[in-house]
Amino acid sequence: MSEIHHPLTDFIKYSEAEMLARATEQYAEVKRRHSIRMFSDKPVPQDIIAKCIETAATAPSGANHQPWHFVAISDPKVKAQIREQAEALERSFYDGRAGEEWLEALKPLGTDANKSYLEKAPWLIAVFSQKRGGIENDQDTTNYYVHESVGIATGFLLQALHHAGLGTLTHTPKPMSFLSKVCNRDNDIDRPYMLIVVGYPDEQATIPDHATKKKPLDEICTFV
Ligand code: IYR
Repeated sequence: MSEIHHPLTDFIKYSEAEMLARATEQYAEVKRRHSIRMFSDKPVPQDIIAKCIETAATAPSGANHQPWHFVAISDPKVKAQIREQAEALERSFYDGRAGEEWLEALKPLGTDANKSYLEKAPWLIAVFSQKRGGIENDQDTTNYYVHESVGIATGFLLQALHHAGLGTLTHTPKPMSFLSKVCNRDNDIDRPYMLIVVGYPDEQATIPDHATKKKPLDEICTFV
């Protein structure tokens, strides 16, 4: 039995000049993405969020098992529950559980246990990773490179939301297990991976100077 293959019909070839122009444009667009902690409560239509999640789900994954599930939350009651539980965890984190070195590293960001944006922003997307599954949703086989796969999909999602014109914040309250119950995914397969806050930035939104410092190419890349 031989596997089925399809011709690659949707690859687009560009000239090298076009490629450099495209790469440069993409850099400029991605460089405008910043983590936002001040959100407007202006609603965002669900179909925009849905399309961005579809984009995330095109990511490569181990054996193409797509070991992820996204819970997109706009219900104010669910957002309030998430805020309450996340803030309780963050309070103990900032009150000492984090340890001195971690708290010192966070100082330039100016973050604290107040997570009002978890209620104010119109959408929270809880990303779950799945240790078992398969190419079909009802399969129960091993998934591979789960962390890598879900990390790539989450990167695609952040980029898709930014490209659509939305602000985002990756939020990882520690531990995140409370999300399983709140999101109705308390089972043996799904594990909370990350919470993404989505919406328009508040008109007065600022970003910490610390977050604008990106390492130059010669410090992060070696050509051999
Ligand atoms: N989860 C906490 C702390 C925090 C941790 C890291 I690493 C950050 O880059 C930012 C914040 C919070 O959200 O405040």
